[in-house]
Amino acid sequence: MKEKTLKILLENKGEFISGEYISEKLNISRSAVWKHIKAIKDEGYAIESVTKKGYKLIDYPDVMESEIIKSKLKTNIIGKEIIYFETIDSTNDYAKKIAKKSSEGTIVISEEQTKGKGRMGRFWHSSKKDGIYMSIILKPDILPNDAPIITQIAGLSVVKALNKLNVDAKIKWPNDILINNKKVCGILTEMSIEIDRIDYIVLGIGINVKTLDFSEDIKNIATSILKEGYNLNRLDIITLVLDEFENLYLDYINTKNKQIIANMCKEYSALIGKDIYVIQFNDRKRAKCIDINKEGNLIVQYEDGSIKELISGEVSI
Ligand code: BT5
Repeated sequence: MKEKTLKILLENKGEFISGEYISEKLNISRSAVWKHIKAIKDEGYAIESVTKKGYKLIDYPDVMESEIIKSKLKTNIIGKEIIYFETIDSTNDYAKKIAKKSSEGTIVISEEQTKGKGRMGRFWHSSKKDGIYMSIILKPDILPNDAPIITQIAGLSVVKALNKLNVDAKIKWPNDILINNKKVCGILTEMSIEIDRIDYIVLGIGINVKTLDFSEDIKNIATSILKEGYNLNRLDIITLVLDEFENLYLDYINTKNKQIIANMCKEYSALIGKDIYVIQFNDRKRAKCIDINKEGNLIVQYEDGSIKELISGEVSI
């Protein structure tokens, strides 16, 4: 009943809602309503109570619980189902376990990860309540070869959301988001293929929102939104990212227009026109980044003048 009381307050944020209305709606006594409101206040929600007017939710703490996220989302499929954890090993691993029986758009989110994963067995620093650690289950009707576009769409939704919140973020091909040339977000796309079609994709997104302490090995390359001077709510970021993601994703699924995605990736790219290093095995080669083509591949020109298309891999600035 406490959750239901909170839901009513969230649906009417900024407006007074009478104790009588809540008690009738939930079929509980007025004193039970009062008890739930008190418990909700104790969790950090700012609620104004005025005699005869009732209760008004003014602000909520930066919690990521399913109902709160859902109440702010404008999406139709992404986040219809949200599975929330206080702690988990990896949201991607959990999402893979439930993907087959879950509907498209289901999200797994956790306040922390004890074994957050990057690509190729690397780790993802996921300290408690500092970041957004989530995985989205997708079942797109596209060819497995086109799956990298989902990573690009995810990257775009993060940069677009951050830019809307006045954070100057850019995409570093293929799967990093940077602020001031430091990594603030990473994306890990995993998929299961059956014969020649995608069974499901698990799209993992990790965003450092309030992290201030990174381990020694990454402290020079990693940053957080707060560390760069922007004090934002995780809740505002996640809802905006998911709204952006659904728009871009559904547009792509309906039109299959890769050029639009590639153009946006170029617009927000941290690399185009820059001198970069292409890292292959233990080799670092200087190159100029000249384009992102329709397939979302990076076009670079090496110092000997040769032009190459990079399909996947690692580059550094
Ligand atoms: C990535 O891998 O950037 C993908 C990260 C995906 C994380 C999300 S969180 C939700 C979901 N569940 C998971 O278990 N994972 C996903 P990659 O490009 O391989 O980069 C990993 C490298 O980034 C590491 O080797 C470190 O050098 C660095 N790194 C680790 N944690 C970081 C952090 N929090 N911020 C910035 N850099 C980090």
